[in-house]
Amino acid sequence: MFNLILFGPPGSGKGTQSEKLMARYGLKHLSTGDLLRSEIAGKTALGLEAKKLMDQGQLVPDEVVIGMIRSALANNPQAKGFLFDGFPRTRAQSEALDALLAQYNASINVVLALKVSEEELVKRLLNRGLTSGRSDDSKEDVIRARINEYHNKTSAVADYYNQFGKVVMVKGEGTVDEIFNLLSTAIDKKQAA
Ligand code: B4P
Repeated sequence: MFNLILFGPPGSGKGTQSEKLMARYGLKHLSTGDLLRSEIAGKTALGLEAKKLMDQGQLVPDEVVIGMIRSALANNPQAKGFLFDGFPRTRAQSEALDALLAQYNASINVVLALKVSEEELVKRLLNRGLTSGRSDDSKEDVIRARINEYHNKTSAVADYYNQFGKVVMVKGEGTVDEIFNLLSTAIDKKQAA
């Protein structure tokens, strides 16, 4: 199995690049944001709880997203690898993911970390909010709260994987294709190593 984490602040291009990467590398795409939004669309109890937090720019509890990933791994026994998008977002989620993968004799091969300035993030998300219908993209204060959550809780994920030498920093500003080429080069190098 080849497993990668696409890492970065909200609006850094994780979802955008995941679409292209899964097509090229045949990895199973697991986005906790997409999984949560489908719970919200289905009006499940979990979705209604998650929506309150997401609308304020806060993370949903670790045990909720870890449970979703546990099920997704169990439901995809044939996958040749996973592309984790927006997960893990805390150190506890990182440790849980490593423990889950170990049950399949697998591990994270690389963490690709997209670097984008805060002003560019806010601009992109407000712009997406014009058409996405996502309530967490429509207000600047909520977007800034999401970026704060990233600094307070999520940047620790890069520190966690850095201790194992698994993090590769990638410039996240430029055209979508330019960034895709940088990500692909980093993956090809890891796969050849
Ligand atoms: P996510 O769904 O993960 O959303 P995101 O971080 O906002 O999106 P992403 O980073 O993928 O967006 P992209 O850059 O592709 O999370 C939403 C919420 O769910 C979180 O705030 C949290 O509440 C909750 N959640 C999710 N996972 C969780 C977890 N593990 N634990 C706890 N809570 C969790 O796109 C942004 C925009 O930029 C798009 O409009 C795109 O077109 C544009 N763009 C992309 N690349 C560009 C480029 N190169 N140039 C210009 N624009 C670009």
